[in-house]
Amino acid sequence: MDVKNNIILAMDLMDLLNAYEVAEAIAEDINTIKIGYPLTLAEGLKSIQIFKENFNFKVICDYKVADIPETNSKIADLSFDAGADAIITHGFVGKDSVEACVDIANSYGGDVFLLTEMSHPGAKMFLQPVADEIAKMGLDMGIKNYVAPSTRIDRLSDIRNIVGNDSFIISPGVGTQGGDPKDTLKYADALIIGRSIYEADNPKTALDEISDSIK
Ligand code: OMP
Repeated sequence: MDVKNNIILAMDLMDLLNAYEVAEAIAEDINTIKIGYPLTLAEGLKSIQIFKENFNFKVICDYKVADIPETNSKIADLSFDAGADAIITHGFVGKDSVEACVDIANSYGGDVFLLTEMSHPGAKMFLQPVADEIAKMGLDMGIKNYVAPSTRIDRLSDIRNIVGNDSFIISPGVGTQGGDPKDTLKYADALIIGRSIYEADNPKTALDEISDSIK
């Protein structure tokens, strides 16, 4: 995926008008946004097309898909049908569930991002011990895109070592959750950043500052 300036905006505002205003402010500087449950449940899947049509953004749907294969297929199908360019799926549910998302993505020419270890402290409880296995499963399955945490650089580095340099890693947790943009980009291909940008008084200035810090 070609992510402009290596920054993906996590658009977790829950009001489409606010989200639109933020998008307008930074549309020249980025080309990829991620939307998840907050905006989708508040405003619907139509949000995807609004960002695509008005700003030509690529849209990653972060529904952290984590169900049985049949249900995963339905979620993936609804997302791609609504215009998603990629979806994020959990890996802990196992190969068959992930494969269901990959199959639907392939039928639309879309991408799947496999979530390995998450960025929040609670991820250490259950997810961290299996995250390397999830990454290995993804590699075995031929998956090219991964999500791994910026909040634990050692773990991000471990996951990079497993999936190799041919894989594409996007990394959340930069800014508000404590991750450092420059350190993260030593191992990740792009940063996922939400609140540090969309909650800033001036999202464009906030984005510019981050962009400058990683040049
Ligand atoms: P901020 O913490 O506001 O920058 O937002 C981070 C974004 O990344 C949110 O949309 C989270 O849902 C998402 N995220 C994580 O924070 N941690 C993860 O481990 C995985 C994700 C994700 O899959 O995008």
